[in-house]
Amino acid sequence: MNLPVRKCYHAAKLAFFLILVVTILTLFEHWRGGKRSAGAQSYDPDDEYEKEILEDEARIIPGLGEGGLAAHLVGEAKRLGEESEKKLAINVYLSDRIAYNRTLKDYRNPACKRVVYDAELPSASVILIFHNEPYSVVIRTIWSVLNSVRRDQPWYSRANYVDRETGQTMKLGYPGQDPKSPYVYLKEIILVDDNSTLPELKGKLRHYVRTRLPPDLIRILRLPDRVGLTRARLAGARYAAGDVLVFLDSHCETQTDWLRPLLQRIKVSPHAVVVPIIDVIEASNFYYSVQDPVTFQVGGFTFMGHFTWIDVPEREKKRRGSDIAPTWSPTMAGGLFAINRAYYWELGAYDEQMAGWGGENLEMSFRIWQCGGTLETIPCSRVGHVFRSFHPYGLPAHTDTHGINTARMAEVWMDDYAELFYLHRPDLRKNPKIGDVTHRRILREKLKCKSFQWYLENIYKEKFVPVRDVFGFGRFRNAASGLCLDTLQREGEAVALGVYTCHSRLEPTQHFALSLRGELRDEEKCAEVQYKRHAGEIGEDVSRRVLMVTCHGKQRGQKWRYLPSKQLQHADSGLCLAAGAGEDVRAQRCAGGGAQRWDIDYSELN
Ligand code: UD2
Ligand code: MN
Repeated sequence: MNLPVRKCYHAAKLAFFLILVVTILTLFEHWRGGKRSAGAQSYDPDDEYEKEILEDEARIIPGLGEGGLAAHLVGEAKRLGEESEKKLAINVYLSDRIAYNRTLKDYRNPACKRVVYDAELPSASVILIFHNEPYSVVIRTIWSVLNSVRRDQPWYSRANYVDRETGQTMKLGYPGQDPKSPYVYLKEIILVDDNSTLPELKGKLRHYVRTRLPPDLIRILRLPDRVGLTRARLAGARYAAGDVLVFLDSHCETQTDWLRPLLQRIKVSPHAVVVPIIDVIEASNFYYSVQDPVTFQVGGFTFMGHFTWIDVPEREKKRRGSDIAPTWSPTMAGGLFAINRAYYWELGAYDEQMAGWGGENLEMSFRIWQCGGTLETIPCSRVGHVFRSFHPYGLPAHTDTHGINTARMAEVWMDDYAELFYLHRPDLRKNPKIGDVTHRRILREKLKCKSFQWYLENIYKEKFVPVRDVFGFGRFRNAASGLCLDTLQREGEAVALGVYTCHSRLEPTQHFALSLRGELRDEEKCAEVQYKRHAGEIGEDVSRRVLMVTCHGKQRGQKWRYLPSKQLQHADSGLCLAAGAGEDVRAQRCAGGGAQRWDIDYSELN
């Protein structure tokens, strides 16, 4: 009886249910459609980035700069390139047209190809810091790091190794790595964005990483404030999880198999802080230039607080034993180095109160040596760096961060030798701008670090110390004119030595010394008489130019005597230093008279 009613009831229920489903689906479709059209109006930023990146990629000229060769454009493109270089210190217009993953010729010392590395090496966190670096240059740096650690790289596939104990040939393992991952020894690349303002370094860069690079290997750390390069590196280091921290500037390209030599050395010697050979990538044409695969330089410094390149000292060539052995370096340039992560923290990381640019490199160099570590160039590891002629980015207004940071360094690490820095920067002596360095002095005590004198005597013996290795130093005042020897701030390889009104206190341009070797010199350059050795008789009226040239330490042509008559006599020519009418001094036949008499501020010979 009830059956039809029940049937009817069920049918109605079903119908209702169907209507409900259809309504929901329709509504959903409607909603989606609405969203789609709304989306078309406000656009998805990722679509926009994708479009831009495709355009960028279309701009690349195949083969340009390939093999690390110089790249050239012509006509209007050339002009635009030069313009961008004037503005940004790198030819960015050209960079945008060179493949992001261009190849480089292998410039290593051929002996490096025969080196056998352990299969098990510590993993690396590569930290790239940047503030408003050119987008394509940053991307190229990332690509070059990635490509150099791919398992399908030729060096890697060849790299089975012979176990030293058993003599058996072993297959490489993938320590700490997912065996499926094609990247070996690379834990991660950390991009530290020091609060850049260029929009392409934000969403577009992120999109590029997500769509074209292995995103799980690359982390982007955005700093909410501009903190300067020291603190940017610190932020990256805090974030890093690899066994070894590898710091690079964001305008680098790595050579074949650059990473393993660094990791291998740190594995064997955990207190070694290691740097690759830094090759020059030319800012105007991206030429990867290497003068010579065997010879390279290491780091020195000036008391003004600047990093310099110096030849590997002879005694170090003997100590290291081979052209490709780790080579002790008194200092490092600062931007490219690798360090065991635990040791980085143990050694005091960085002075986090250093802002802007500069100073952190010498601070870390002195700290490494004075506190028991070693700083070494690893010749089989080479990385190219674009050296720029100016900072394309602004630095904190009206602050000389290099000077202040260097003063902080000098206060903590240089003991009395800090005075030689203050000689160049009297304005910074006891200047409150330097801030407080107590915690760094405590660090020095805690680590029981050695003195700066120890460093000079043991690690950088070749360094000329203008108050120590001398018979006399200070101002050299001419008795006739009352003027003082002065570099006149002339720069260049061979520049005439001059005289100028004496300053009331010792200024760097008038700080000369007569060294124990008999050189008449300033910190880097020695006085030479310009003359031909076999020019015949020296006449009465002879008058030669005196040039300041890089000291060679071999006395030849650079030896002077300070006579009891206060004359400065050049050993080879026998001529005496004389101040004449002009602003340049001359070397003349020795004779009496004030023009050839020189009073030295501090002298054992006076
Ligand atoms: C050299 C070092 C550099 C650093 C500096 C001294 C090399 C090859 N380069 O100068 O690494 O040690 O001496 O301080 O060893 N940056 C920021 N925030 C800033 C300023 C710079 O993140 O406020 C980044 C910049 O984008 C670059 C890196 O720091 O990636 C180094 O700066 P640079 O390339 O202008 O310094 P450079 O090579 O002239
Ligand atoms: Mn740089």
